[in-house]
Amino acid sequence: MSAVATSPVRICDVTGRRIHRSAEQLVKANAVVAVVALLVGIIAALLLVLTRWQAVHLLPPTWYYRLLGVHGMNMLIFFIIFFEMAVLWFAATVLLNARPAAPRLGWVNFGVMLLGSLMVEWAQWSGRADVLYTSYPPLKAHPVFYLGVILFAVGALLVTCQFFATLVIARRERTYEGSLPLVVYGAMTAAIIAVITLVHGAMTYIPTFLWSIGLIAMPDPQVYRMLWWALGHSAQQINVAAMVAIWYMLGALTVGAVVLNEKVSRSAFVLYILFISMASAHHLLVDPGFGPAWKIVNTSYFMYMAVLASMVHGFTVPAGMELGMRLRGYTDGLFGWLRRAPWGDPGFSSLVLSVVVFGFVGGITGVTLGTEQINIIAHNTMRIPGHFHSTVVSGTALAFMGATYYLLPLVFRRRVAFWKLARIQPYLFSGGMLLLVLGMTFAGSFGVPRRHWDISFSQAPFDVPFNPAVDIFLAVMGIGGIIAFLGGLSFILIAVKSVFFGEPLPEITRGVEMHGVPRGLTHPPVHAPDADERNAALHDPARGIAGATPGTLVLVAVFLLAFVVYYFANWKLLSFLWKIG
Ligand code: HEM
Ligand SMILES: [Cu+2]
Repeated sequence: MSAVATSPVRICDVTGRRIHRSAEQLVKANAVVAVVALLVGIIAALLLVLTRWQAVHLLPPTWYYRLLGVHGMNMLIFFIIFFEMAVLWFAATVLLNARPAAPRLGWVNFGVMLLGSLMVEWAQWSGRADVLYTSYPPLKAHPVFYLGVILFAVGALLVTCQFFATLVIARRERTYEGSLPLVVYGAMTAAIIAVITLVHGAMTYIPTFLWSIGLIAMPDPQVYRMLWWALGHSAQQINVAAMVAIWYMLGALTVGAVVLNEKVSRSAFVLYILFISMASAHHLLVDPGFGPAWKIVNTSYFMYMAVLASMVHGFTVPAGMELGMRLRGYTDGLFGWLRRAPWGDPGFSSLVLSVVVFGFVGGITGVTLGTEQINIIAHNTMRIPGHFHSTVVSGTALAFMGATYYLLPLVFRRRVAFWKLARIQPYLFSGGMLLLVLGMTFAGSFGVPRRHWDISFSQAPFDVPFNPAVDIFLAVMGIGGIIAFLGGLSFILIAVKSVFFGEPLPEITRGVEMHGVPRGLTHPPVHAPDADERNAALHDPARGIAGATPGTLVLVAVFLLAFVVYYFANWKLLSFLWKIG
């Protein structure tokens, strides 16, 4: 018994993979810290949303701005990146059957990241860093804040290097056959972008740190903004790449999705790497320091190559699910495969909601807001947080939650606690978030600014009248925010209870529903069709790909139509502003 407990490797009883305990511990530690950061961020979120809901207007100004910074750092940086570290360790070791490179160094890096985040928390909560997460000069924070960010980034960069080293080990020790699996390839894309991102992070935060301790003059605000967004925007592409990798993983686990075409999916990941830094320009569209030609080339040409990549995945993920299910016999009608999908499996519902909201809401608003001309009517309004709560929250954060429902049994070897709650949690979170996003987006369309404590300007000598409809939109945002808060809190309760007080995973009997075990594990989709069968279905000259996945094609048509309407409506709005419409 003790020999088993101390053996560095265990064999997963569900998937039969060789799992290295040292890597598994790193996955666990990073995931747990991520969830703690989510808890801090979500408490701040509730207070923020109750402040921006003008009828409630909860916090005093100092605490509104302070918690806005706390929310941004804990959510966008600590929660997301600690979780990504868990994903990197998981992908490189568990998915490849490989041993981790230098696990002890992994703990050092984890410790450095943790120390960095605690320094940032201290500076923010004690009021020494009320600079928001963008920390634009001339706003200046306590040196501990900048140093904390730098330590966090250095730790993350070193973990990324360990990820690459682990890939090398896996290849050398031939722990997997053939080429790198697509999910790991996606994680590798995320890791490559992470290196680019973190280098820009150093170029941003080292000068501001030196400035904060009085060694150099204030960095030029325009140069700072450009470098900061090379970090800030590229970081979002890490999130998108990690999210898409999880989409492919959850699709395979929950409904036996197939990969339509490896080359196409892989090339789409490469597009992210090539074009993402240039897209950062969409954050600088009203900045006076850059010319229109630079802005248009970067946002309207280079950015679309990254958008193209997302649209490719947005097609291949649902189409792969549809084909996988059709090949297993769910062939009735256009949407029979969707009707008979496992909607009560929180891994599956998270996946679908993530794909749909990220694509329909996040994608469409993103391209529109990132258009040089249209940006002038949207810049710094609530439309912007409306957009990114549909990408990084409804898309990435939700995908991470969905993955957790499989990590709990597979890595932590626990039943998912509060199973009934878990089955509705993705709907609660995503539904609330959708209301929040719609409320923010419409309020922003009527000119409500983001990052603004009091849009009634109660003590100002002038008056800024808003359309009365704004009150309704802010209420929708408020109610949606509360629902999303409850959904997020449910996730945290489920995760914490399962990890620390959860029942050990019992022996799984295939084909028998079990409380607290996602359906993809009790009823693993049988991958009966082999590659030949898949190719035959795809290349049937009488039907083609469209014939193989007609349901997805209809959904894509609806998507494109919505895209055209929204984009056109925004040009129309712009023309009203110019009084030429
Ligand atoms: C229950 C969930 C959440 C709610 C109710 C919520 C609500 C809000 C609100 C009300 C704001 C302030 C907007 C403003 O006044 O300008 C905000 C800002 C923001 N949120 Fe969230 N949020 C949630 C989750 C998340 C998550 C999971 C992330 C990232 C992964 C995130 C990232 C951000 C960022 C980056 C900002 C901008 C901060 C800034 O402008 O400095 N939020 N959120
Ligand atoms: Cu961006």
